[in-house]
Amino acid sequence: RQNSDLKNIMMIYAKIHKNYTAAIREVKTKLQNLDDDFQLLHKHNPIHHMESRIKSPESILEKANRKGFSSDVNQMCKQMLDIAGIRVICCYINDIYIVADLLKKQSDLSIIREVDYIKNPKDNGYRSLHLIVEIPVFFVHRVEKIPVEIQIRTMAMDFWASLEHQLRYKAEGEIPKFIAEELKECSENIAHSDLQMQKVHSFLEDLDRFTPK
Ligand code: 0O2
Repeated sequence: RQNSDLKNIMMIYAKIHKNYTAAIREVKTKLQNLDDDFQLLHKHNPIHHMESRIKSPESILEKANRKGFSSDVNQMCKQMLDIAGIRVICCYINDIYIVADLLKKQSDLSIIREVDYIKNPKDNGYRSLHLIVEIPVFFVHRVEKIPVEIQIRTMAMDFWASLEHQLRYKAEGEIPKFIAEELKECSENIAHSDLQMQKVHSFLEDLDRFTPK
C-alpha cells in the first residue's frame, strides 16, 4: 500500500506544491509588511529572518501513516495542517508574541490552532510558538482556504531546534538518555540567555524612550 499511496501523492504533487507555495507567499508578505511597519513605528525589526518549506511527498506519507490519516490523498491533505510551513526567527522573546498578536488581528486570517511550546516546553526542551492559520488564496476560477503552519521562535531557540533535529536524525532513532539530558540542559541555558537578552533590549529601549532628544 505504501508504494501505491506514494504514487497517488506524486500524481497530484505539482498541484499541491503550487497551491501551498501560493499560501506561503501570501503569509510571508503579511509578515514582511508587519515587520516593515513595526520598524517604522518602533525602530526595531521583530523578525530577524524567515524560512519556509513544503512537505515532501515522502514526509506527507510518513506523517499520514503515523497519525492514521485517510489514504485518499485529497482527504489526507485536508487533515494535514502543516504541508506548508513558515519559520519566523525573531531576536527577542517579546518579538514572538508581538508577531503572533499582529497576525491574529488580521481579519482575513483564521487561527486554527495555537500551541505555545515556550510557556509549556516539550519534555525534551523544544521551545517555539506554533500557529496554524488558514489563508484565502485567490486563483483564476476559485478561492481556496489553505492552512499554513507558522513556527515562531528566537534565534537561540532555532539554534537548539536545528541541532537537536540533526542529532536525532544522525542517531537514527532514540537518542541515548545521557545525550537527551545534555540537550535538555542546553535548552534551559538557552532559555535563560534569551531572558537576559530580552532584559538588556528592554532596558535600552526604555533608556532611549525616556532620554530627552
Ligand atoms: P519538519 O522537517 O519541520 O517538517 P508531529 O510532531 O508532526 O507528529 P504535530 O501535532 O503536527 O505532530 O506536531 P507539532 O509539535 O505541533 O509540530 C511539529 C513540527 O514542530 C515538527 O515538524 C518540527 O518542525 C517541530 N518540532 C516539534 N517538536 C520538535 C522537537 O522536539 N525538536 C525539533 N527540532 N523540532 C520539533 P516535522 O514534521 O517533525 O519536521
